[in-house]
Amino acid sequence: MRVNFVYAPDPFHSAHQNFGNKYMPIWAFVLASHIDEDAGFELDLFDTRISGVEEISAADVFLMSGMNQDYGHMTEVARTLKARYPSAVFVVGGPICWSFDKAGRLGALDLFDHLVVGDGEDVIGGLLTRIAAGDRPPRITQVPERFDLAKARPMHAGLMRKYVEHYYGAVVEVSRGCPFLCEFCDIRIMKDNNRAHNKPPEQVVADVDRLSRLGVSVFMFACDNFIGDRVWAHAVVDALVAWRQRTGFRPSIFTWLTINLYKDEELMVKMRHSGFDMLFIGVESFDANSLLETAKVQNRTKEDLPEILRRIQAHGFVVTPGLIFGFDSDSPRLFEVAIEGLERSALLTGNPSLLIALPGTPLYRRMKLAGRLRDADQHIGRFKFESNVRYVLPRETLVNGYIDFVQRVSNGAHQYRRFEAYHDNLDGGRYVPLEGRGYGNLFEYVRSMLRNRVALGHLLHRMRAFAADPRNLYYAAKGLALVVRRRRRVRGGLRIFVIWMYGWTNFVLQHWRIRPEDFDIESVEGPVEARHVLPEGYADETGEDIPLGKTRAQRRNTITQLRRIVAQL
Ligand code: B12
Ligand code: SF4
Repeated sequence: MRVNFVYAPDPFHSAHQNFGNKYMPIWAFVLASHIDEDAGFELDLFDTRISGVEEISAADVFLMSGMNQDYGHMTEVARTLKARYPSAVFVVGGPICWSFDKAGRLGALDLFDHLVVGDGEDVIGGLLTRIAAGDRPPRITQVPERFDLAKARPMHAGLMRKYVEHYYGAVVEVSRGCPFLCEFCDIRIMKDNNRAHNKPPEQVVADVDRLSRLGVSVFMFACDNFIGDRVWAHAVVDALVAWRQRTGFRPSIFTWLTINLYKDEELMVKMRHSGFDMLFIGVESFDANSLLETAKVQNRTKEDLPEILRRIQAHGFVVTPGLIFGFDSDSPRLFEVAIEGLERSALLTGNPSLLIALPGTPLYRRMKLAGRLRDADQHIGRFKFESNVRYVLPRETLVNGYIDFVQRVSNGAHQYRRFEAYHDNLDGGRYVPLEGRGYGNLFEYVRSMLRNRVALGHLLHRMRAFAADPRNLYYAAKGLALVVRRRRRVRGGLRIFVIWMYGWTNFVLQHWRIRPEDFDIESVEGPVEARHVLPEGYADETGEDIPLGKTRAQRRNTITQLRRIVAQL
């Protein structure tokens, strides 16, 4: 039986959100390795970012996956393939399934013969065997628990060898789950996901080793929170350091974690020694009220948040902060507060987005109870300038403020100030130079660009957008001069320069010529009332499969802050 994995992400979104970079569809490599070889299935992979739909060959089964925003393109490709291969069986899984399940929208995936909601490793083999035997598996498979990552098999060697060079470095999944419960985050809706499920450290190293031998030098460690289990995180970095010493490989790593990293000096130093370079941290807001509203408790530190971010970066990490605009608690000064926060934290990059309500989250429930969900079917996690939430702040405040924010952040003088501040911050005696080329690797980037016409077009477009303001070139040159001047104080300054330029040009490209009409957002009509902010029923138990004490604590934090807003109405 021939089985084709088909990855068909939304072309517009994947081009704009990833800036021409293509990351490997890890689900396909992972699931392929859990299909027993002796079952005799012939496996192949097609990625519509790389080959056209017309190149997808015949198969008996097509396996597809995606996130909510991929819905339109993914179903269009499935429909085309169905028309071309009418006897084939179509199966879909991935975030779109578990998210649509929560939204009560699985019917939108009726076009597929089988749907898998949850982790696929333990079910994929059985599903295919039944299809091969002419049996009819159930239309919807609800996987009852998270897969035990200790049983994870190495990613499929054959597909990896064949396709790895098409992607920017490689993605290795290292853990699943996060012990926190931010109001907006849908990590909690996966079964038993409020704790870390870890891949054993020796397996992480084995994956990195195998890929390094195929020439990969930059890695994304996919997880929800790398330090959700700190004992395990220490074990992983220890194993990586030992492996680097043994083999001489020097890969650079990007991962996701929380601000709590600052509490563990030893871990930060070891992470540098094991190649960690860029860290995504959900900062979300520099406004303590907004953080309380969303129950991002770990970010409400006794110490100053910018000071903590500086301390983490003092080791040489580049923190890419997630920033969210549109919390109910945001003051009309929210964009000003964000700019001050970015400058004071000496952050090189920043990734702003508008608050959206993902199905299954307490935020989604609150917005629904408050009648503030808008056109929800269409606006689940799509482009950055649209949202399914009706905001408390007036639309004009958000739109005008956002546009002003991106113009100020794109400005060369502002960028240079942050670049210089980042360098000054490395002087405190904590800096651990990275051994390796760095995650934002120019060589790797150009190599992957040259392989793909669309990506190359993007690169040219980026350069055009950047050079449209000639002052940008002046400040870029000034940044390079700073690197040269400080070369004895800061080893690896060129690596930092490349990341800075990458982040800055991305920002410019993504927001180039942004206009009010680009925003598909709305605010509450008329005066904001208590029922809009803290609707009746929000405090009720929801029966989530998470310890009660934790869900109550999240609601307690959120409600405490919402009551303050109500008191001021
Ligand atoms: C790594 C990652 C990225 C990387 C992608 C790298 C890559 N291509 O591998 C980067 C940084 C590029 C990224 C970007 C974005 N991401 Co992201 N990302 C993740 C993360 C942390 C891990 C995904 C992963 O690889 N997991 C490992 C694989 C093995 O898991 P999996 O895909 O879920 O597959 C398993 C099951 O779902 C199932 N399965 C999957 N497919 C199929 C198919 C079949 C047939 C079957 C049977 C089973 C099955 O089996 C697999 C094994 O168990 C997830 C969070 C999470 N923990 O899931 C968010 C997540 C997927 N991202 C998300 C979002 C929103 C984004 C962005 C839109 C953010 C933004 N605003 O810019 C962009 C979109 C970029 C784009 N256009 O592609 C959301 C999606 C929400 C949704 N329901 O739509 C998630 C879930 C995070 C969240 N909770 O908000 N992301
Ligand atoms: S810390 Fe991050 S992953 Fe964890 S619940 Fe909050 S937003 Fe989600």
